[in-house]
Amino acid sequence: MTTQPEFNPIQFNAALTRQWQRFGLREAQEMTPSQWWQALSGALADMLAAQPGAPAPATQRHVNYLSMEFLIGRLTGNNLLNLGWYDAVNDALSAWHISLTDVLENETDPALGNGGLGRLAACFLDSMASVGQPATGYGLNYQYGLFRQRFEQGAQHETPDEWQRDRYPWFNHNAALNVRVGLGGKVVTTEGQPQWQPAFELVGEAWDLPVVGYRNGITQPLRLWQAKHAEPFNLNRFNDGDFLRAEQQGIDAEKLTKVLYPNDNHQNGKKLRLMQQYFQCACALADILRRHHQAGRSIETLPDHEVIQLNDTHPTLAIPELMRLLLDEHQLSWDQAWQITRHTFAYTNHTLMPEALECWDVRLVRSLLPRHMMIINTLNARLKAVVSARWPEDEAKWAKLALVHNNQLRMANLCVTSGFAVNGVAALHSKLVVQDLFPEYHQLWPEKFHNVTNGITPRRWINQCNPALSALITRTLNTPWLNDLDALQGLEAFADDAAFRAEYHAIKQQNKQALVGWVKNRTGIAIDPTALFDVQIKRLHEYKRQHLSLLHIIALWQTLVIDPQANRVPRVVLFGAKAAPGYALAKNIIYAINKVAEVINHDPRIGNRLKVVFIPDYNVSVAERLIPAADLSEQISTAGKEASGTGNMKLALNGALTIGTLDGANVEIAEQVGSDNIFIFGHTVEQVVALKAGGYDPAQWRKKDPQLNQVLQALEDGTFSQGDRHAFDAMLHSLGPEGGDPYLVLADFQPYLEAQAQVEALWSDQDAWTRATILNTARCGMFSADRAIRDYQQRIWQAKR
Ligand code: CBF
Repeated sequence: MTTQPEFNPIQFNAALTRQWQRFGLREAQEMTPSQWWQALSGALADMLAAQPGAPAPATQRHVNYLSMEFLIGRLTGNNLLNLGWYDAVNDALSAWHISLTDVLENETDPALGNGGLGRLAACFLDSMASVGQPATGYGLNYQYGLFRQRFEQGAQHETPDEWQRDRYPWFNHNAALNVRVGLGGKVVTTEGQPQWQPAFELVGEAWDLPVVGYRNGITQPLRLWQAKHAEPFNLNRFNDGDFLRAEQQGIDAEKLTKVLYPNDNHQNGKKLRLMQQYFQCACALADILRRHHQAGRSIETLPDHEVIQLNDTHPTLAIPELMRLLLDEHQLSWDQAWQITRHTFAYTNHTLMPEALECWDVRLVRSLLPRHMMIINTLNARLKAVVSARWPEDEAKWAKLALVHNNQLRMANLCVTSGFAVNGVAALHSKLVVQDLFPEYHQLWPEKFHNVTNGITPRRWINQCNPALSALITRTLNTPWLNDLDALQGLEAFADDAAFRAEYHAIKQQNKQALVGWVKNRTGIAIDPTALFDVQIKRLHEYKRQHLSLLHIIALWQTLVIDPQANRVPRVVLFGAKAAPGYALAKNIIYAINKVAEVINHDPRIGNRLKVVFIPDYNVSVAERLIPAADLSEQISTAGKEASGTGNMKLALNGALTIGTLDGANVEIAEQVGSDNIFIFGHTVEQVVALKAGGYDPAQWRKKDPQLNQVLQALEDGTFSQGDRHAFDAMLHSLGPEGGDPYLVLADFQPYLEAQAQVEALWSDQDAWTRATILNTARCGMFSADRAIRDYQQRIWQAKR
């Protein structure tokens, strides 16, 4: 394995000087804080680019990780820590009286993802580089990332996030990697050979970000494609005096990669999105094949050297694109092309939610990609033969398994059929993928199906975000653990050591104290650092049930109002969540939480015993502040709905105890940390199914539970909305008989309250609480993304074929 190059201060100073000279300044001291961040990052990027690349091990297949989202978060501090250069750069900057920590605060957050799926992709890139798995991440360079969120009188408002307006210093653009991509047009068949004649062509520009392995000298690219017109400027138009429109086609082409669609777990069928998907796939495949040929390898050996991992179905079009290239450009026979394709692709499923399973109107696909649609139709016909052989004359089976049905192209079916592996992202989820989503496919090809439980990179999610805890662990274990997270087990022995407990507890307190100041600054709300910090951070979605937490908050408030002396634990409930701009119900839940917070936070009767804070504009950097300070981690989705979750892992690793349902990776967290160190509640997957089958009626649950009724009444009668009885209609409607409470919020209300009572009981014994938090840290080693990557290697990427 390659070794980490030493930090070279002379090279660094020279690189930094080139940077500030670019700003036209006379000396470094004239730089603004933001220019310092630009200059530092630009200098480091130059130094990395100048390093010789690590030779790829010939025995391993190269992983091409295709994802529409990479929620990478801030890079500079992370890269410095992974390079092992943090302290040296800190020293170098102090010679200019500049604090590295302050410089890093000026970094913009590249918001290239919606939530868990994009963040997972970023963790996996870090781990692949760290474990020495040769890999390239392929995505899109959106000029506008996920929107910025602010609240106006409690309601979410969105503004564009122009994160790279002032140039993003980590980018490395290489025009030699440009790719041409066609769209539209027709298919012409000459001498039996179909050929696509696109109506127009775009250019894909490659913008690379470095992915730095942990102290091993490996840097691999995250290659983000940006659309440009092949002829951005029309000279004829300009010469004819049509100045304004001379650049129009260039502007139109660039629209393609302007914006990230702000939806999480939801597909909305927009043409531009389909064009984005194809553009990404076409660029990535051209690049993969170029690398393959440059290595002097024949096309037939592609699957021996390359694997293409599809991060959900968004990059599915890579499948027909590879078939097209093999058939039309390389003139292979159908069987040869299919042989290569079906051994190259692997697909990860990240959701069972029907509204997230991608289907595209066949007419739309055909109009943009006529040759691809022909290929898909042939694949469909061949699949039909397989299905009819297995289930003769079973039309219902075919209706379910077809790639194309009722004029809809089903991306998941195409992925399962064409890939050599399919995996879910947590044990329970993978079981449901087989049992509920693809049972027939599983019958046809059982060997394709796997589980790989998600993971998180410990470099960002403990070393970077919680330096004090990281240092305590290093001191205590006295062994490298950041690339061997199982070593955390060594902390178990210290859970009963009072001195260690005191240190661990003091670090949590410091982190909470730091958060108090930051929250005050950001929201104006003063919170008590000794209170229980109850944290729910994730996208806003009904299935994640932020509103269940809201019902608990109201119940608690009502108890405190009735009996201000009640022996209840002081609590600060912190939320961070963005709702998709078009998701009215999710926005109404945000509004409800903010309105309830306004009333509770100003209620003199309860003082500091309960506060509710909704942090605006939740993103990776905000997560890095909240996670080390959290005491309680809310993972309360309806069982069977959250595929895995990864926030649950980050919070547990940093010593927050989970209150959660038996859903996603919570199940495995519970197995690891032990039932005494987690608060599990609520209906299980089987109970959810049974309840729904028996005709679930939320009104009945309300009727039999006076406390629940009182809580809902307070939301209905204007208590939190200055008398407006309709302020929360969308949310209440969904919880009522008309909405049918699809996510069983009411059915899980009492079990949730009981679990919260157990939380309070344990919190009242601070020593026992700290012991449990230490055990959470000690037992979360398996949630390292390094382990997940090794699982992918063993079960999928490097498995014998
Ligand atoms: O697997 C990563 C994450 O993906 C999602 O965010 C997704 O977008 N489908 C799931 O909702 C998460 O459960 C999962 O952890």
